[in-house]
Amino acid sequence: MNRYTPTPPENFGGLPEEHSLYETSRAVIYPVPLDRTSAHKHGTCNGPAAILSASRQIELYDDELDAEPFKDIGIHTLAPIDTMDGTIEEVTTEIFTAGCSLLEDDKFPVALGGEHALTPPLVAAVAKKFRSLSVLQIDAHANLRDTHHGSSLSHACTMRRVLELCPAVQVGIRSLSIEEAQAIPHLRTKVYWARDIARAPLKSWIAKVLGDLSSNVYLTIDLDGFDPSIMPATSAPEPGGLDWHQVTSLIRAIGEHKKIVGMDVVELLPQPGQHACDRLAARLVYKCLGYAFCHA
Ligand SMILES: [Mn+2]
Repeated sequence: MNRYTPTPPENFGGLPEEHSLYETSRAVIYPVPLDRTSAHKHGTCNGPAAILSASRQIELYDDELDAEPFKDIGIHTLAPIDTMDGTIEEVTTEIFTAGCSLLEDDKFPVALGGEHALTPPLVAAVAKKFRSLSVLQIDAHANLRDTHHGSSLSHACTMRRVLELCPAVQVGIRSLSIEEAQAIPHLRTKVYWARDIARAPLKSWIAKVLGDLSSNVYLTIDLDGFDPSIMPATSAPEPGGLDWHQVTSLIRAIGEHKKIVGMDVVELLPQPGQHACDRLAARLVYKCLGYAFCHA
């Protein structure tokens, strides 16, 4: 990647060079401050910087894994890409190209959003490299519209585009149109409704999700999948969402039973006084890296 590279303490985790050089890092943080197709509130362009800033305040020892995952993994941080110049089609192509070059270098891509429209080009890059791929989406919204406001690249169409590349499992869903609901039986997706998960024992629904995923899994986590009581800082919060332990237990199980090959965390809309949300997002990224790489 021929780009300016954030050095300590600007990188994810404020890591020293020995644990954050591109050449020796297995994971690469890729900030994508995309904020162009939202029909709701703008501001997700500030998400990546808020996550990076919060990442330098969290503990880097993981009590659950009894490890310091950054030492095993190496985490490099790229400079954010320019998402404002050019058409949305050009920006989408640039995200795809950058994703391809990370994967060619055998890196584990971690995109920080930014809005959810960044996911399909990254999944396309991952699908070029990994066979038997499926996408695990955590989200309040189905995002299964074929077009939205005349565009097929809108955040509202993200999972419809993903399904053109590979099958998916959608977890925490609780907001969609009747057209999307009617399309679901005809699409290669499995939906785990938030209302069902709320009443189901943790182990039983997680086991079913694992059964629906293929051997290689890309994670796309829209932070509005969490309940707004713990994650109000998104552009389209919906009541009745997932809690921290439901989400982390699911991802831990996926890390233990599948190969996680890339991920994104999207839709953080940082707000004054809500630094808990920025920290949740940073902690989530770090947790996922630990689950993906550090097995007991
Ligand atoms: Mn959403």
